[in-house]
Amino acid sequence: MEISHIEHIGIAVKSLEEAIPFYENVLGLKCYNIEEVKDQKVKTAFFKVGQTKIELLESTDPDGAVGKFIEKKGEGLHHMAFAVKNIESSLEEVHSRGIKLIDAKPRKGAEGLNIAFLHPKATFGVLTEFCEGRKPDDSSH
Ligand code: CMX
Repeated sequence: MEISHIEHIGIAVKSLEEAIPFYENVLGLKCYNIEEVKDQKVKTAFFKVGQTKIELLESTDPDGAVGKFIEKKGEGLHHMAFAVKNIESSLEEVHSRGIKLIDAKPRKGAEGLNIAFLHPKATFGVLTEFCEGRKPDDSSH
């Protein structure tokens, strides 16, 4: 498999409205997109840091992945996402090496990317995501 870069880092927050000013006013980053991903039960806010993005995640449902995470662990680092060249073959490859997948097939995530998660129990405690799709230097959004 081929990973080109860290596509984004996901951070679980209780409120986008409360968290965004820290990233904008203190760190000087610009929130360029806010998007609800119904399938994942989250509302997301994106910032670019070089080739990598920060994705803030606010839960829209206490039974969703982020809702449960915040309930159990509080706000903080939620997942790390790698940009891969071919998501389907990457998933097949890690699966064939005995790594437990959450998603055997990619689904549509924020920003139109194809996404899939590997289980954190198989990745040394870090929820790991593969993404394939639009390149981060594509400024058509
Ligand atoms: N990072 C590391 N470990 C995590 C974790 C995370 N983000 N979320 C859960 N875990 C751990 C839990 O602490 C728990 O460990 P223990 O058994 O040692 O306590 C274990 O995984 C099972 O967790 P759980 O609370 O019982 O939760 P679930 O099994 O219901 O779900 C997971 C866990 C990872 C399978 C689920 O959160 C999932 O499917 N995640 C993928 C989808 C997702 O995260 N979507 C939100 C982001 C969407 C986006 O970026 O757009």
